[in-house]
Amino acid sequence: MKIVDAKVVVTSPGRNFVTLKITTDEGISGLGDATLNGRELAVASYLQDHVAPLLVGIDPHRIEDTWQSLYRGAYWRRGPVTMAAIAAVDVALWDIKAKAAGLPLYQLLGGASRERVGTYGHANGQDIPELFDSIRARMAEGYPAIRIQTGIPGLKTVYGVHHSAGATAVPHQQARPVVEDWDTAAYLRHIPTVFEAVRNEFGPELPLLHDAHHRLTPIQAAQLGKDLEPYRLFWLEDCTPAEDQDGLRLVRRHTTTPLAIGEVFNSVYDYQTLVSEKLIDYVRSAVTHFGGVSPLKKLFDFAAQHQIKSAIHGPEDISPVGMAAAIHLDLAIHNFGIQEYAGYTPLTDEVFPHAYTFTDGYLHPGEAPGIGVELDEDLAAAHGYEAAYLPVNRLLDGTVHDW
Ligand code: CS2
Ligand code: MG
Repeated sequence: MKIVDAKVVVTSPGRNFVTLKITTDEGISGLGDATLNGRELAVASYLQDHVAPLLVGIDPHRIEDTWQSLYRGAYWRRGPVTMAAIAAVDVALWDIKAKAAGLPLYQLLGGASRERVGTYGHANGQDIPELFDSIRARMAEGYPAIRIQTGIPGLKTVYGVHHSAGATAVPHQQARPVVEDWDTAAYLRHIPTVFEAVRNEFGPELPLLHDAHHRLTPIQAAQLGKDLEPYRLFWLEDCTPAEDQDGLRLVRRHTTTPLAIGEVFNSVYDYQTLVSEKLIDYVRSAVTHFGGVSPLKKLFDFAAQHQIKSAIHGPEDISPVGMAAAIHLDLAIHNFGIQEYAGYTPLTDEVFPHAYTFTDGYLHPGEAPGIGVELDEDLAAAHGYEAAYLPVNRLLDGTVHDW
């Protein structure tokens, strides 16, 4: 079998997605997700201008060799743009291989290790009553775990809280970066009171998650982790910018609140200290941003040696192609933790018809050969790219801060 064509499709059915379609001389094609929120065209060009021409003529069954050739052959390694491009190729080749075998991808990854994939959904509210309504909505949808994000008194807009209470899709994207404001002290005072109120209303059993979104220093993260211990969180996510892996040693010394990190990581080297010293409990990288199924399964095997579990990143800016690949991995690996699932708009689901199902809070990849996703190219073409950027976060004195 030989690759005869590789093309990039950029579509925006409500938000931008970048999809790679690889076609073979036997008529089998495969899809890969290359969406990098706010920098989509950089990955589209990396693929279209520098990778696609090199793929024509190679054997699509040689997934590992193709991955290593793209990683080592580029000379310039790692980084979100490179690894999203390589991820799209990797997933498209796994899609082709599984289709050629007539099997759903998870069967090529070791088969099912569970019957279904547990998820967590997003609950948010500008204030406690709005948050409670959102929690009840996610519980009604069956989510077994729920992420809690709220407004902060005195701040206008905060990550994870949008203006239409209850919607699951968080509209991060704007035509130009929107400036949000931030006050760490106000946040640190407020969040423990939020979890106190949630536990009083919903009891001690509901698994609760919270995303600090890289905004705290290590000692502030340690303080928040300690303050949240009475509420037994499922996890505190991105408590501090973790490219400074050493910072997590300080956090870990002070708190037993489980920690989840890694959605912005794209290489196993980003995790080396965090995993080998057991400084975190969940690894968060997505198939789309970590170079594909091949490296992510290796990461999960590394994490398993340290009793660390998977928690693949799954907001609405991972396309249904990337989500499908994740669900196949989720079903197959032993050290599965949880899958983030924010859901998609009906138009997105029309552009990306898929075999995976979401039922009462649980996902299953389905039994379609490959990853089980198709691309309606005509519908995709009818919704072209729209320039859109993530917000920028500034402290009250105007200093730019992590978003
Ligand atoms: C968030 C993401 O889902 C999460 O955990 O951190 O929604 C993140 O803000 C977006 O993926 C950024 O594009
Ligand atoms: Mg996050």
